[in-house]
Amino acid sequence: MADKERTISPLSTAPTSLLKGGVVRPNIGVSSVDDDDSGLGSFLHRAEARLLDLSVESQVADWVYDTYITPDSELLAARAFSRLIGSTAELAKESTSYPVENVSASDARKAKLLRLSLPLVAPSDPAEAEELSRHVTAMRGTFAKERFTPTGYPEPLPLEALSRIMSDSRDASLLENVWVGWHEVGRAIRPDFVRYVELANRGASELGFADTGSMWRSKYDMDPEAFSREVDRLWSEVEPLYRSLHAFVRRKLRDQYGDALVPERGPIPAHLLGNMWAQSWEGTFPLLGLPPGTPDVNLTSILTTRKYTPVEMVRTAERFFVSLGFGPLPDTFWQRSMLVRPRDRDVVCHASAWDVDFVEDLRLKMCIEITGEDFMTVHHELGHNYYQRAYARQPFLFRDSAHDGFHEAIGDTIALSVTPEYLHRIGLIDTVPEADGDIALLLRRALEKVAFLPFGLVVDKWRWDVFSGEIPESEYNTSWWEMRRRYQGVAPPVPRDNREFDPGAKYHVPANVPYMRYFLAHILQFQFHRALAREAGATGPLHRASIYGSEAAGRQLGAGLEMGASHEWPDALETITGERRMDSQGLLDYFAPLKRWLDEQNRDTPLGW
Ligand code: X8Z
Ligand code: ZN
Repeated sequence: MADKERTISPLSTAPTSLLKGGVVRPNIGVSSVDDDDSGLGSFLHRAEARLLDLSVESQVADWVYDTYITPDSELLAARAFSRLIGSTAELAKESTSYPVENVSASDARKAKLLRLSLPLVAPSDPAEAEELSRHVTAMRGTFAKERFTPTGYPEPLPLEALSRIMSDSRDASLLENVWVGWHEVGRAIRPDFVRYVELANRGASELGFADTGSMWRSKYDMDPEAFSREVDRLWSEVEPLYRSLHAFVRRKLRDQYGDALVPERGPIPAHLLGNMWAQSWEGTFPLLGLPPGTPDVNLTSILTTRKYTPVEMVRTAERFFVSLGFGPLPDTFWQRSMLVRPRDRDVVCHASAWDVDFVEDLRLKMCIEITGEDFMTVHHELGHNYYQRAYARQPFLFRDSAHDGFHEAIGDTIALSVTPEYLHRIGLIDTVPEADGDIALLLRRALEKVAFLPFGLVVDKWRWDVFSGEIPESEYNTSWWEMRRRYQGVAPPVPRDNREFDPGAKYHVPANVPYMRYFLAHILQFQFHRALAREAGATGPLHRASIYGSEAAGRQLGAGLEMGASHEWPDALETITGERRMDSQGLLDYFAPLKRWLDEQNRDTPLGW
C-alpha cells in the first residue's frame, strides 16, 4: 500500500511533541494562524491539531493491528479509525461556515484539502460511522487471514507463496487451481463491501460530493470530470504500446500452453500471465523465447546467489537515497519496521510505508522475499518514506503528496535507475551487458510497467461506477470482467458469475485504497526519470540512465518533495521536471526501441482481442 496514512487514516504526519509531551502543537511551517482569532485561520489551526492527534492514535492502532491481527487489535483499530473519520467529517462541515473572503491562499487550500483529506467519510450518525469503520477493518482482516491449499500441497499457503506459484509455475492446471482458490476470498468480503459502499457514499454526499468515487476524483486540483478525461487521454497515448506487448506475449503463451488455452485473437487467460491479477507479467519472461545467449540481468537469481537478506535489500535501497543527498533512515526505522512475515501470527503483509508520529517515526511493513520484484518494491516503499520525511515540516494538512500519483511514483523513479551499470557499480554484477542486452532489459521492464497500465486504470474505473450506482450490486462481478477484458484483454480462466466477487481478491479493494494513483505513477515515474536523468547529466538512452550518486538530481527531486501538498500539483511537477502537464512521452521514449522491436516481431501476429 501507499502512503499509509492517506489511505485509511486521514493524514500523514504528527509532531513528536504531541506524543512525547502531550502538547498539541501542530507545526505551522508555511502559513500562520490568522490574526482574526475567530476566522478560518484560527479554525484550521485547531482542526489541524485535532486531526493530528486522532491520526497518530489511528496510526498506532493500525500498526498494532496490521502487525498482530486479533479480535482485540481489530476493535481498537476500528474505534480509532471511526473517531478519526467522524471528526474529519465534522470539521470539514464546520469549515464551510466561515467566510472565505480575505483568507490567505494557503488557508483556502487547507480548507479545500480538509474536505478531501480522507478516502472515506463517515456519515454523521455515530452508529453508522462506527459500522462503516468496522466493515473496512473486517475486510482488511478477511483478506489478510486468507489461506489456500493448492491441490497436492500439504498445508494452506498465504498470498506471497501463492503469488510465487503464479509467477514460477508453468503447470496450467495448478495455476488455475491457485487462481480460483485465492479468488474465493472475494465471496467472504462481498457482504462487508456492499454495506461499505452504501455508508461511504452517505458520508461523501453529506460533504457535498455526488458519491465516494466523485470525491476521489476531486483530489487532483481540477474538476472531477476533467480528471476522468485526463486519465483517458494518457491511456490513449500509451495504449498502442500495450497492444503490441499484449499481441507478442499472447503468441508466446500459445506456443507454451497451446491453442486450446490461449486464443489467437481473444483475450489472454488471466492465470497464465505470471501474476495473481495479471497486473505485472514479468513471470512470463522465460517463456518469451529471446534468442539464446541474449544478455539478461535476472535480479532474483543475483540476489539469491549473493545470499541477500531482507535487511540488506532495504539497506541497498537506503544507500541509493543517501547517494542523492538524502539522510539515512532513523535508527527507529530499523528497530520498529516489520520486514518479514512473522511465523506465529496473522499480519497484513501487503507492503506499506508509514510515518507513525508524522515527523520521523518512519517504518516499513512488508513480508520481503528475496526476489527482483520485492527489491523494486523496497525502493517503492522507501520513496514513500523519504517523501513523508521531506514534507514533515509542512503544516499538517499539507503533509501529503502533490497528488497521490506522486507518492506512488517516487520510489519507482529511483528503481528505474537500478540499471546494469548501477548494479555493476555496487558490485552486484561483474560485467555490464552490451547494448544487445537492451531488448531483454526493456522487455522485462515492459512486462512490469507497460503490462500494468490498463490494470491500473480498471480497478478504479470499476469502483467509480460502483460508487455512482452505474454498476448495480447484481452486476459487480460481471462488470469487473467486462472492464478487464475491454482494457487489459484478459479473461478469467473459468466462467465467473455474480455470486463471485473477484475485485475483492485485490488488496486495495477491501483496504479502501484508491487505485488510479498507480496508473498515474506509472506515467509520472518516466517523466520524473527523464528530467532527473537530464539533471544528473545522463546523455544516452533513457533506459540506461541512472541518477545514482547525483546530488543535483537529488536536490531537484527533494525540492518537489518538500512542497508536500502546499501547492497545486502542477507546481510540484514543474519543480521536479520543469513541466506542468502529465506527459506520457517519457514512457514512450523509454520504450521506443522495444516498440520498434515488438512491431517487427508482430508482423504476422494479430493485434487486439
Ligand atoms: O500497492 C502497491 C505498493 C504499496 S503502495 C506495494 N502497489 C500496487 C499493487 O501492488 O497493486 C505498487 C504497484 C501497484
Ligand atoms: Zn506505494
